[in-house]
Amino acid sequence: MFVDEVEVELIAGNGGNGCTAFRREKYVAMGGPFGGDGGKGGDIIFKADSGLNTLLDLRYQKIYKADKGSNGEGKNKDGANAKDLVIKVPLGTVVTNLDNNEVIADLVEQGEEKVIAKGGRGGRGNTSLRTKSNSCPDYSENGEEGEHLKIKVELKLLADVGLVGLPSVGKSTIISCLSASRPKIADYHFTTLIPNLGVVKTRNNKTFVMADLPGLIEGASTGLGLGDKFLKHIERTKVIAHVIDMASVEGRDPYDDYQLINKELKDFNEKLLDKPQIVIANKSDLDGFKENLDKFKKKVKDIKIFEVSAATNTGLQEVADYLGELLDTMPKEIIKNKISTHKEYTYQEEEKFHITKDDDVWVLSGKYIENLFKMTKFESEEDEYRFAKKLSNLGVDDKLREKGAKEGDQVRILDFYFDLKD
Ligand SMILES: Nc1nc2c(ncn2[C@@H]2O[C@H](COP(=O)(O)OP(=O)(O)OP(=O)(O)O)[C@@H](O)[C@H]2O)c(=O)[nH]1
Ligand SMILES: [Mg+2]
Repeated sequence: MFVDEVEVELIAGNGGNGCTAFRREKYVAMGGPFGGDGGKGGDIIFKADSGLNTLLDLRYQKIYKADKGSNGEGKNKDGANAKDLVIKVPLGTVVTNLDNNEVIADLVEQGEEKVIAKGGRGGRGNTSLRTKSNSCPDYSENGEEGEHLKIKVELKLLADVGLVGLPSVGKSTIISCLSASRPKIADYHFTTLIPNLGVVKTRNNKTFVMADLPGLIEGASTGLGLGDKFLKHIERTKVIAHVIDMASVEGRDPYDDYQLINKELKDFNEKLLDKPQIVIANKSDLDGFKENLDKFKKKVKDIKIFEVSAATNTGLQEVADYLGELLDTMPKEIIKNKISTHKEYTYQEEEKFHITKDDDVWVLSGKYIENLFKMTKFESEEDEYRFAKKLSNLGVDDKLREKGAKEGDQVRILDFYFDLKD
């Protein structure tokens, strides 16, 4: 089965917790901190693999989780980093964060990898938390939470040339003449239900990839027929090849067909019309072909038109050779038409905290401050005191008072409440 769009949830591994431990050796009087750091949580990585051509595997699993890093231990033993979870996807896979609709990755090269959800860092053990003013801390950190996100994964095929046209005009027959691709061919509409890729060779040994797409009909952009969902695969192609039944086997006017397809392309994405186009006038072996072609040529003058018969494999090598030359003149970068991705996200860049009010309670939110909270182990009053001090150093107290908070007011971070004190 061909699947080119799925939504999944990713939960990267949490970091392991840091350890609080002390040296207790026989002849050493003053122990000192001895707790190791937690290991890093596993990342979730997508890796492009040319052996795959569908997102089918991702359809069966809705949630992917990477392992947690191991906790730090005594004797300064650091926890092991968790293994990353590597998910293989086909070339041309685009990943979008559903929270903000930003494209996170577009994997187009064989073996290309991208961390999609980052594992949390390990919490520091008390040995790592030594400072000049406190050489023997009796506390350690929890591991950081792994990133949790919902994503859309789409496959946008990497083809140089896309064959588009109405049903039964001969698209699949053409790709089967020009490549080793063997799609089903039949005289009923919508024989092709999924895109087919084929590698086409020119006479001077150039190669390029051609895509045979399911047929379009009027209103495809509003969902009629198989709809226009397969047109996303055209977005990356460099050249659009119209296939037209110039013998008018089903009684339609070839010029109307040509206009109809361009309208559907435009309705899907106006930019598609900026791509160079050619016309493959098919079915030259049938009566009526010549007359129709003459009429068509009078109306369509600014585009290269090829006369072919896919049934008898006539004229198609010329199409391949022309396309090979044309593709050679086009800039390399647009070969893959890689979608620019949003730069790596780091919450360090955003405000460290936000203050809002929920009835009488002041609410502190934001990834940075929530993370600081989650990584704090609240085991003693001292831990709370230390956390309060960190908040004050961040400027939280000043900001709260600026906003009108008074001594004794309740403040909340996630589900933890405390009172504002001097
Ligand atoms: N006589 C003649 N018949 C052709 C030619 N090309 C294709 N056909 C026939 O037209 C019918 C449709 O061909 P397909 O290649 O399946 O058409 P398609 O455009 O892929 O159709 P869909 O997949 O339904 O969109 C088949 O019966 C083919 O044998 C041609 O050059 N001449
Ligand atoms: Mg077909």
